[in-house]
Amino acid sequence: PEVTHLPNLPNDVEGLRQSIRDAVVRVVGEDPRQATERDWMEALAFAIRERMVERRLLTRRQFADEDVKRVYYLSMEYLIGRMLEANLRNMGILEPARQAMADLGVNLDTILDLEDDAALGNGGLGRLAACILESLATQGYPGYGYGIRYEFGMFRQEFEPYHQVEHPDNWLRYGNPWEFPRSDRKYPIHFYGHVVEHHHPRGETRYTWENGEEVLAMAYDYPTAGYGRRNVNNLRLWAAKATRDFDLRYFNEGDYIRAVADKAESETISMVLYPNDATAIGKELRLKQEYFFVSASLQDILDRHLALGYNLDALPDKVAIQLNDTHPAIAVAELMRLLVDCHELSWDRAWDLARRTFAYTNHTLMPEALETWPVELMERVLPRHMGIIYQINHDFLEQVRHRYPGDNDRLARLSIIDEQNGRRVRMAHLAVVGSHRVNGVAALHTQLLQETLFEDFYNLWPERFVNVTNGVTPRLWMIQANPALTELLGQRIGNDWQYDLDRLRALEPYAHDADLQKAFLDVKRANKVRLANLVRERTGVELNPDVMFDVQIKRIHEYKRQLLKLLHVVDLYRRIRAGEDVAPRVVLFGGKAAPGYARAKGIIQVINEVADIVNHDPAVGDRLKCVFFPNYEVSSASIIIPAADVSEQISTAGFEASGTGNMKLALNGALTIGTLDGANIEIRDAVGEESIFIFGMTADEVVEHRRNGPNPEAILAQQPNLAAAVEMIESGFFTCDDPGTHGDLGRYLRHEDPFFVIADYAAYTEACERADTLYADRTAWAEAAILNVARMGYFSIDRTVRDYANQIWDIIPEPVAPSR
Ligand code: 26Q
Repeated sequence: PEVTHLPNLPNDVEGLRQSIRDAVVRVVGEDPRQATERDWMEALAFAIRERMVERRLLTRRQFADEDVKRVYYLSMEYLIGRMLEANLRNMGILEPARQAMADLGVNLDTILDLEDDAALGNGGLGRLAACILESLATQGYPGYGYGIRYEFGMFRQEFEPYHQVEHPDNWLRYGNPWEFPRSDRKYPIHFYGHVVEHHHPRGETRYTWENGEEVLAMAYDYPTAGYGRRNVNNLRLWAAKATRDFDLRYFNEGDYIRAVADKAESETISMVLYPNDATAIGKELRLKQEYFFVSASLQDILDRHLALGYNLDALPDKVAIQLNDTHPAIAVAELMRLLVDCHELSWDRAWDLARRTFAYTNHTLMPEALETWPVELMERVLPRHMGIIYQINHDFLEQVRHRYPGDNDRLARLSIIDEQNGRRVRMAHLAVVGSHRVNGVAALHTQLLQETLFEDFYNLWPERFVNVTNGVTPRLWMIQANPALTELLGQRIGNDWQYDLDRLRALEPYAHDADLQKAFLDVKRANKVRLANLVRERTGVELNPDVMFDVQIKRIHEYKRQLLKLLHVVDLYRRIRAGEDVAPRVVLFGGKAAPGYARAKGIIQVINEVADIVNHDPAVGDRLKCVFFPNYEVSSASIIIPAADVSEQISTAGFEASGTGNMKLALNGALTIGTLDGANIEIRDAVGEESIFIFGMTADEVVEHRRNGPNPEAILAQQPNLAAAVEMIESGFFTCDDPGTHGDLGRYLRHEDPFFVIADYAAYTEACERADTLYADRTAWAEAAILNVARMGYFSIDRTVRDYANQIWDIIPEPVAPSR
């Protein structure tokens, strides 16, 4: 009993204070008399982490005792943000820790601000993964994340002075108190080499993969605490370590320097996150990253399954594996390799187990974002997997032939191998064939998947396709980001909504209560002051908190149409200069462009140039301000979102799979100006027409419009305001030193306009004016915004996770009992 005893650390102020003071000495190695703020931050983090690991072990024991089924979430990205405040809150020790730190003479808020974001993701997909892990723990589900411990996360964005420059994100430079390195959890990962066939008389042929290179994947564990529960789950991130082979090599080859360089080279696999979010890249290193973390994760999952005493035949009963987009789709082939080559199962048995274990989430319809790998590259890097994929495809196409005899076109469309474009492996096809469920992330997106990208698969296996609309965690996106609104909600309707967001509906009857409206507007104004302070600090621009804050924060992409908002800004600016009376607004953009995406970078540059002119024009004053918030990340999102009056969700209909920023903003009381795209449609259904400004072409109309041969020039000829805005940009008005810089942008809008900015412009400005009119009526606005908040409960990530648990994973919550 002595040996299996777990410590039971105290969570009161006194106990915490002692742990923190001890940690300064024992862990940080500093004299408390001389400790810096960063030393105290580290000490606090260590005091929390020892409490987290304790609950993590309790959770793990209970899961083992109860023989639970587990879900493993495989994702190349986790956009976590800062961990200190979230861990304190979810562990239920935020307030005692604040007091303990105060007793030690340290202000907690100052400390919280020192932490770097963990930005191991690009945007929506990575942030969704982080929200899902937090919700799994909060609801007590046995759910684990697997990913890559990138040394460098999403780049830091600076403007010099208008265009984006990328700086490396060295987030681990001070060490990381949240991770537990597991030097005992290492798995070998192979690349290159060749496959040897072993023919057995009267038996299946066996294969061995020989003479490749090997690198080790080493585990780093990040405990993930649930809110209001004792459950603590685990996120396991893999880092590449060279094997001993590299040490031996220089003895053999005698080239010491070269051998050490090779060793370092092999560890580059986990060095950096690819900062692309909407275009697949055919880089060998990316393929190696994908296989590296997939192979390590699957080896680990099978090890645990067997160590718990389960049979491989029980895999789908005890394990569900979710593929976050196709980035980990090579898992389908890797599990087959492990089961067939390493555990010697028959092909058919292995295939049945794999299919019942995997499920796949699609996050995009855009052709340029779909991953396909040249057969020749896959053959060279992962020769055994290429063979397995051929076998899977052969069996699959056999089935299709049987179902649709003679239909060779259909065969070519369905095949995992694309034979048209120089032979490529279609990872989405591999994922669909290898999964028992495929889901889209919003109702429209799932419908479009069934009608377009996966039409043939849907006809073949309609039961495989389900929708799971995205959600966001209210712990981060309301409780942490918006303490003032959280407090107000608590006073009015209690705190049940924190665990069951549908309970926000209790606010509805008070939407026209004058006291609540006033309190709500006061909260919003205070949040706007908080943002204005941050904007002044970061950009020097002064914002008036009594003006509408109109916010577009998301990755920069043509389809998200930041240019549509910018044209409106330029239009307003011209009209103000012409003496017209326009409703005042602050327009705030935030977001990063992929470093190789020239058009997106051009959009950032022109926004910054316009902002510079507008903000310094004395004729404009407070009637118009335009800010590009630099280095938009999770921690700045939590300041910007609570301060927004208006949320811009203006993608070309049919292109945004779901959006999740739309949900965060609406939950915080911003009213949406949006197209009928992604989850905007479901948001409209939930909040009602009076709390949202819908405009523009529908997805069907976009298709129709494209078929009719769009003619932006003809539209421009009809709309003098829009034409004037385009002319102002292309004439070089905003680029004083180098007129003509934006001639290219002008040509692009006039002759290409691939995402129909011009075609939707009139409808867009009309929607903005509807928003202006409502905003001018403070009572009416407050009522609409309160109703908006009250009706957003459906978009809780807890509902999303329950949908996955019930429709896909077949797992049940396993809350850890509060007393042991
Ligand atoms: C692929 C291959 C090579 C390199 C990079 C990539 C890559 C990486 C990230 C491709 C795409 C992504 C990210 C996609 C993404 O964030 N999609 C968003 O997912 C959200 C969550 O479901 C949705 O709300 C958004 O609508 C969708 O754009």
